[in-house]
Amino acid sequence: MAASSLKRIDVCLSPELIDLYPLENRTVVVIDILRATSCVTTALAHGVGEIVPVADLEACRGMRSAECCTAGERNGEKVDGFDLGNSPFEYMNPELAGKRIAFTTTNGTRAINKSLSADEIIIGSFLNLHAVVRYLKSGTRDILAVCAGWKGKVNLEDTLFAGALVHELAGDAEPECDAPLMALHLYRQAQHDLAGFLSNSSHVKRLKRLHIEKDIAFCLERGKYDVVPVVRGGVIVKGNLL
Ligand code: 3SL
Repeated sequence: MAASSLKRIDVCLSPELIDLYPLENRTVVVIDILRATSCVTTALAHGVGEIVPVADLEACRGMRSAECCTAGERNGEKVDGFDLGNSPFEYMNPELAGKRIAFTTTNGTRAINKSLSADEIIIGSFLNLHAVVRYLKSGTRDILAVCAGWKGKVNLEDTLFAGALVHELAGDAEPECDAPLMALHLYRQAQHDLAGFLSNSSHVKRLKRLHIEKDIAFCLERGKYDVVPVVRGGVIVKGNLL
């Protein structure tokens, strides 16, 4: 029987599990729907030049200069003295066009930094779902979706997006183990009402306590932006689309 020519897709449900997955010859898709990868997608779609993911708060603060803004959050709130927080709406400002942003978040930038040994890293969110799917379809590498989760724990919204990728790539990439199958089943159950499905999830409740419901609704919009952020030399820039 001929060997399958399909790519394989796997899902790492938390950055804590990343050592279980081979990163060589993979395209890693980093996912932090609420809200880091949604912010990165929005920023690059609105013309931001580049984003440097930084793990440490003080290192990020130290990068502030005339050429570089500081951005991010801790526990969902803007960091004192930073130029920007972690709401996608902040990244639509035309004054940021062409700018460099040093960015640190609780989980999203950590997931990116933990993926850095992969051959290729791209940034996924519901906002650029269709562009990411097109990009992955055009590539030949196997795929690993890395969910940022929350402080090492699994979350629903990142798992749902991983499931959306498995769903959209059916026929092009086959699930490698049970995590992509689980994510797929979850997405198929939730796809017609993502917000309703997530209404009791822990991070949605956390963000609602901070009164940022509009960020939640925005981050769940599918295919709003036709951009694929890619990580090159540790810096996130706009990738080329077919
Ligand atoms: O953890 C992260 O990377 C953030 O996106 C979390 S928050 O939505 O800003 O709380």
